[in-house]
Amino acid sequence: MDGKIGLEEHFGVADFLHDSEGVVPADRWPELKSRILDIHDRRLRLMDAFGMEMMILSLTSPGIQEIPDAPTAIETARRLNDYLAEEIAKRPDRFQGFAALPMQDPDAACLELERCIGTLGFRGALVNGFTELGENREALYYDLPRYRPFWALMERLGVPFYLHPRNPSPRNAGVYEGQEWLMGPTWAFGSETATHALRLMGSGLFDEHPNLAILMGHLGEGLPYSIWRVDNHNAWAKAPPKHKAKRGLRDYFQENFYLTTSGNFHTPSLMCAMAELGSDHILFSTDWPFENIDQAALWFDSVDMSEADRRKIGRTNAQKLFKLGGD
Ligand code: GRE
Ligand code: ZN
Repeated sequence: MDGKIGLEEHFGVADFLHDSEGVVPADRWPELKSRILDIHDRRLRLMDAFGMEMMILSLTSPGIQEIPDAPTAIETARRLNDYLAEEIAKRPDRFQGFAALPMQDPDAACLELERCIGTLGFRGALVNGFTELGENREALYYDLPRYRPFWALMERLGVPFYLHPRNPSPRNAGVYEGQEWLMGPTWAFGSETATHALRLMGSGLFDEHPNLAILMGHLGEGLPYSIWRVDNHNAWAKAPPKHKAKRGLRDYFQENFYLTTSGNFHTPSLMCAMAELGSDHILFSTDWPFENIDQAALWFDSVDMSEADRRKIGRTNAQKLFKLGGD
C-alpha cells in the first residue's frame, strides 16, 4: 500500500556512533554506518520505492541512555534533538521526530521533552530502555517513583512514549555469559524490554495516568503471546497478585500499549498481536537501518488481512496517535 508511516526508524550522527559499532559483524559495519548516517538520500529513495510516505525518526539505541554522567546526557540530548529538528525541517512532509531524553535527571528530561514537543515540534519521545547513572552505572527503570512527574507530563502533553530495546546491563546479563550470540535483537533486547514494560504495568503507573500511550516494537517483544499467563498462572491458588496495579496487567496492555511491526515480519506473530490488542493498536514500522525497508514493506503489503485493517496499521492509526492530520 502507498502512504505507509513508520515509527521505529533510526538515525545516528558521526560523532556519536561508538555504541552501534559491534552490533553487526565487522565486515557489515561500513554498510550499517552509511545507512544510519543517511537521512535524505538512500533512505528516501527506499521509502519512495516501497510506499512509505513518512518516518518518525529516532536516535539509534542505546543513545542517551548509556551516558552515565547526567550533565553530558542533558547536553548531548539537546544537541542531537536540535540536529534532528534541522533535518526534519528539510522535508517535514516525509520526516518527523521523537525526542531523545536525558532520563538520568528526571527534571531535565521533563524540560527537554517540553522543548522538543513545544518548540521543535516533535511527535513523542523514544527512550532506549533503562538509563544508566553514575560511576557504577546504576540501571534506572521508569517505574521508579522519581519518574512519576515525568509520566504526568507525558500524559498532559498527550504524546506517545516509545519504549525501544537495549541490552541488559552487565550485572543483569549473567545468563548470557559466553552466549553473546543471544544479545541484541536475537533475544536479549526483547526479554529486557518486555520485562521493563511489565514493571511499568505492575507499578500502578496506568492507574495514576490512564491516558498514557506506550509504544513497543517487534510486535510487543513477545508479550502478546505471554500476557495472559502473567495474570493467570496458578489461578487455583487464589493468591492476590504481588504487584501494585489495581487491575490485571493484560487490561493495561490492551488499553495503554501500541505495538509496531518493526523487525518482526512474521504473520503468525502479527495475528497474535492483532488478536490480543485489536487492529487499532498495531502500527507499521520497519526498524531501518537494522532491518530492510523492502522486506518490511513487501511482507506487510502482502499479509492476508482486510484492506481496512491494512490501512489502519499502515497509516491511519499513526496519523491519529501522533496527530499528523491528513487523510
Ligand atoms: C534496533 O534498533 O532494532 C537495533 C539496534 C541495535 C542493533 C540491532 C538492532 O538499535 O536491531
Ligand atoms: Zn529499533
